[in-house]
Amino acid sequence: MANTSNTPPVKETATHAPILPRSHVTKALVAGSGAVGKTTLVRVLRDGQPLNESNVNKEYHRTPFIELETIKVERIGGTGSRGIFLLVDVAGQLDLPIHALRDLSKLALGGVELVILVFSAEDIQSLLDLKDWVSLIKTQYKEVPGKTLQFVLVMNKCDLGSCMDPELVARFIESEPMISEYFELSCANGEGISELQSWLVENVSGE
Ligand SMILES: Nc1nc2c(ncn2[C@@H]2O[C@H](COP(=O)(O)OP(=O)(O)OP(=O)(O)O)[C@@H](O)[C@H]2O)c(=O)[nH]1
Ligand SMILES: [Mg+2]
Repeated sequence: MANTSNTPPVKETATHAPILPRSHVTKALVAGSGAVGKTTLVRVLRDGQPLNESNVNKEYHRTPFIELETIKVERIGGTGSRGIFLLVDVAGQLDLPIHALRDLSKLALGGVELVILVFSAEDIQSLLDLKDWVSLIKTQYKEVPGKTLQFVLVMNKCDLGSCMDPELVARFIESEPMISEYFELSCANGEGISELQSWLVENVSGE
């Protein structure tokens, strides 16, 4: 509305918000075959609680391409840090005509510091498939000065009982020296989740 009175318009005064230090963003890729529980793991980390029992295996929606989720480090047990995890969750089917790791590798892999390799306790093939994932990631990854890429290996769905020969897992770990840690967990009952959270906070959050 026009100012029809003789009083001058009130000047907007500039307010200066305090300048806070920038958040440290740690980008992590969640990799592994279809249905091993990558998207579920991201949600469990985000929500800070295991899958609701009624949701286990009830709904499985394949991730069609790529999804990004940010989680504050505080949310998973960090203290005093303004850190944020940027989790990149991709489709589990590497043979799709278009896959984010091949066709949008800058978004999927640029600046990634950590790769969480996920396989399922009840599916040996999902462990064997990780060779292809590691090989594709190494091909597409562009090194960033001052950043080192590390891998952690996660066996999910331990609530279902494992059909995995521990020797097979040990051999896989030996064959990939970039794997710095191994976790056995269940997104369904929460087993092993706090160990993974603590490791993430201590080793890659920038705290
Ligand atoms: N029993 C059990 N089921 C799980 C666990 N984690 C995930 N699931 C179920 O496994 C199914 C697949 O989980 P998703 O997280 O969608 O798997 P994904 O790896 O993201 O699959 P894609 O998006 O196709 O690559 C869902 O029905 C989940 O409820 C777990 O620890 N135990
Ligand atoms: Mg998914």
